[in-house]
Amino acid sequence: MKTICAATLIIAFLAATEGTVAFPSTGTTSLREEAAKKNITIGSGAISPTYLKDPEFAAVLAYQFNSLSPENEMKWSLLEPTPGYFNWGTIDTLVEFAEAHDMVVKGHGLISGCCDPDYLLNITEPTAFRAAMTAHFRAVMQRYHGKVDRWDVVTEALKTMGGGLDTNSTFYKVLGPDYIEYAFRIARAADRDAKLFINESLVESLLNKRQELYDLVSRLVANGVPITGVALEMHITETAPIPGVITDIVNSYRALGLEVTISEMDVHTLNSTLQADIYGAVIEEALDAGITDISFWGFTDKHAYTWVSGAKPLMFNETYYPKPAFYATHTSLTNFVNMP
Ligand SMILES: *[C@@H]1O[C@H](CO)[C@@H](O)[C@H](O)[C@H]1NC(C)=O
Ligand SMILES: *[C@@H]1O[C@H](CO)[C@@H](O)[C@H](O)[C@H]1NC(C)=O
Ligand SMILES: *[C@@H]1O[C@H](CO)[C@@H](O)[C@H](O)[C@H]1NC(C)=O
Ligand SMILES: *[C@@H]1O[C@H](CO)[C@@H](O)[C@H](O)[C@H]1NC(C)=O
Ligand SMILES: *[C@@H]1O[C@H](CO)[C@@H](O)[C@H](O)[C@H]1NC(C)=O
Ligand SMILES: CC(=O)N[C@H]1CO[C@H](CO)[C@@H](O)[C@@H]1O
Repeated sequence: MKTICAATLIIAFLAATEGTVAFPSTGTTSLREEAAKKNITIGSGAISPTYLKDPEFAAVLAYQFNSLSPENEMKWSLLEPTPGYFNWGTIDTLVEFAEAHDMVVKGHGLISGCCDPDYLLNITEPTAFRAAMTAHFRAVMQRYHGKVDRWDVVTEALKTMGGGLDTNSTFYKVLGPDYIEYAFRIARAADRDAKLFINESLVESLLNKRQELYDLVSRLVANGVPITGVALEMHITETAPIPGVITDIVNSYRALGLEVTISEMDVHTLNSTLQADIYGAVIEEALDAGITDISFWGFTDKHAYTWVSGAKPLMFNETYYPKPAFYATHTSLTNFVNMP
């Protein structure tokens, strides 16, 4: 591990409108510079447009990452709180920032575990419900066609600890298990080009849930459902996935013709050495397994979400200094050699 050059600041030249901003140097190349050499997408999720008003946040985001995705702003009730009225401004802010800094944008929240507006909850007739989905997906995906290159279409379809589909989902209640298939078909009709993922938690640590997701996704593939792949959320506490598991997951979906990505990695432990070890090991195995799209659930502990009291799950601290987890990630990325 490299030592942190604590006192050094570097000056970044952002888009003309943003001027110059000083932020702590890592003493290394950036993650995105290393990623670009190897054609890897390295992103930060959980980007609320309001965070961009902090110049240091914006500078570190643009300097380190080549992809971003919103926090909650694309979830249904936040984006379309009343039928036909859209809060485009929040997402436009993110898209414009990404364009100014040569970053791609990942969309998420078309269907999520929260945030279904009352007017949707009120629709109980399947045909009308599917029409509402179609109108919402079409409006959102067509507006950002060519700007959002990939979407998490369905998130957390399975029960958290496994044991079948989450039957408490609004979508499940009205449409039954086929809602997943409808969602992908509607999304594909709305955007012919974007990659479409199913986003799921804990499959790298729960063997039964891993099998359930595989069974679900292989049925989708067998039915000709337009799905590009599986996004592993990868929220980790103290225990890293057993070595080899990420590789097995990637290989199993590759055999179905699908991609695997990491969509919201973070590591919730108070032990920063253990945290760095986990970041390093997961990124190393993921890259070696052929994963080319890795996003974290944010990058600075200033805006971290955690369920472990006192844990600081991200790669930079509250004042944007790199932590051991940054160096471990950087090292894994630097050491990675693309397969011929
Ligand atoms: C880079 O990756 C993208 C998407 O994974 C792929 O379409 C493209 O062919 C790759 N380019 C190179 C030069 O390998
Ligand atoms: C939902 O239905 C309830 C009961 O019919 C009604 O009072 C309410 O206004 C409806 N909400 C919306 C947002 O349509
Ligand atoms: C079921 O969903 C509703 C609203 O979507 C939520 O308020 C409730 O807590 C959920 N119940 C369970 C058992 O998850
Ligand atoms: C922190 O994690 C490291 C690496 O696993 C371990 O060697 C060390 O004992 C841990 N420290 C504490 C205080 O648990
Ligand atoms: C962030 O790390 C730097 C360098 O180690 C340290 O000086 C600073 O106090 C840290 N910030 C916080 C809020 O802990
Ligand atoms: C990237 C993405 O879609 N993440 C979502 C995964 O699912 C959970 C639960 O619905 C959401 O909170 C995340 O935003």
